[in-house]
Amino acid sequence: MSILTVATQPIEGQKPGTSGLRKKTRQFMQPHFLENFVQAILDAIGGAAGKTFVLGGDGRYFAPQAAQVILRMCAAQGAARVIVGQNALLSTPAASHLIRLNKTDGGFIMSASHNPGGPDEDFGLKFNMANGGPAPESVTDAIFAATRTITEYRLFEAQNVDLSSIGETMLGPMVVAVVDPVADYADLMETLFDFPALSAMFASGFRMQFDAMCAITGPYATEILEHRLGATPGTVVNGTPLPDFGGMHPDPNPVWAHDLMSAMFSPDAPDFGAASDGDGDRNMVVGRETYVAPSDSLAVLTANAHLAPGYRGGIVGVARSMPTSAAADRVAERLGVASFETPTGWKFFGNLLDAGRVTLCGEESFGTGSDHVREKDGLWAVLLWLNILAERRQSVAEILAAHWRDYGRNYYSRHDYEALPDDVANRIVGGLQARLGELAGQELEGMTVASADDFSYTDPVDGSVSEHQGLRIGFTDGSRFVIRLSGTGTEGATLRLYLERYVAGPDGLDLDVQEALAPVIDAAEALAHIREISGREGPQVIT
Ligand code: G16
Repeated sequence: MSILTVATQPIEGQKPGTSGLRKKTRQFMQPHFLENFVQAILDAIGGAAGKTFVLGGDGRYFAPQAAQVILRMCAAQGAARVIVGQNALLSTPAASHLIRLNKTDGGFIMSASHNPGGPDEDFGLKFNMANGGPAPESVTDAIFAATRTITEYRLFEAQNVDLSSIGETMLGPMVVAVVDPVADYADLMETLFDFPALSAMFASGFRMQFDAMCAITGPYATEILEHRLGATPGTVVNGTPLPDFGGMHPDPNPVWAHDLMSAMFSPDAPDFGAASDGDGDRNMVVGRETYVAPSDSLAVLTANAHLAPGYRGGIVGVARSMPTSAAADRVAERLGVASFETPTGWKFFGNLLDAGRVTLCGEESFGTGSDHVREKDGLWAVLLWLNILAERRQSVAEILAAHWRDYGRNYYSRHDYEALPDDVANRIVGGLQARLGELAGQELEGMTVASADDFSYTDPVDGSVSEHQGLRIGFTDGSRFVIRLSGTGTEGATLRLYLERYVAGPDGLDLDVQEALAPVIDAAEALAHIREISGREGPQVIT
């Protein structure tokens, strides 16, 4: 066994996006593509010598081969130890937990999250830091810079390591520790939530459907919900992770989790439904005939977190991404705790969590989490909802209605225009950006523009500045829309239009969401001309 040094040259397009590098699988499988990127990561973090890492992913196509390459590269560069989930499986939140629990130097997560998997779909890789969170922009910038100057990479010449059996083996001088991917995470959940109360609720006939969408949360949800909490076998559906997610698009929203939606809106609907995504960090929560928008979910969790043992002392603050609705801010204000508005991307929550300035975080893109890890956590959100349901003994619909009566309702929706040609997307965004300065005071659809800007964020902890994080147009009645380009797609450009309108109540709290937002939708078209310029009749996905 020896160390191979392979000559290479920079490969275009290795700039990490909102959450790591996501590309078509075949692109990742091209010669040197993965190796260049891994070498760039190792160089950007100051090498691997003597370090311990975590490695795992959502089990998508190409992950088993990628895991072997990453292990060989870590071994060649002097890493002391890599902790790998059995069969290279780890949900993103479980990986974050293992990084923290074992006080490691970071971890490699192989996933393209909610993007479909398979040879013709997507693959991804991201690096998380020692705090368990996604690498901040300073590090992803350094990784990108390293991909542009790379001349060689090093890997250990060796047979594949057996990742199917739990235990330790050596890869040259490096220890490979294969661990149960579920156990430590499930134990952590047991410290945060009232498992006896949840078991009692299931024992009394409470019914639930959890759609794991043939992705990584299957084994986690089965262990926690069915084995530890006693939910009826079959509560978890699509529970076996498959390399192509069974052909599903593992994105837990009403469009892609349509089977769950039909079950929850059927006459025999269970009491509670939930789904999670490819790598287990996203969640969608549904009550009987009641869809819970992610922004509302964050607000309800913020208002009720104290009902779960892990948050009994109250929360210190809440953070949301800028395009997420302001519903959680209203709760924070009532609780007298801080609220923060960050750019899109979980990496922006890390500093606030590390500094102890927030307990909960959430995004409109079906992500919610807390300071227990440094990633969003789908199953955690589901368990917190269950804990709240057990304590309040009300249905999801009742809890939501009471919340809106109390705080008013932030009607909210996101319209996605997918796979637009880059020049079309840039024309739409560029056109609006160029006119931002002249919009204030304009009247549209009976509303007056109060503000228009390109969101720039100054991190309150380290002072770093992130610019061009989305165009936001606010109206004097508190309504607003936001336009930004997705940083996670792999085909053309995805333009996201985020729409919000606040109704204080008590009337008007039960409107159809799209109807309630109609004036804002029309105002957005009048100012940004998305349909006109793209030639599309409307968005592909509405959440
Ligand atoms: C990722 C990020 C999230 C972000 C989402 C959408 O989620 O971790 O913070 O909100 O993408 O980002 P964009 O609008 O740029 O596509 P995930 O679940 O894909 O890791």
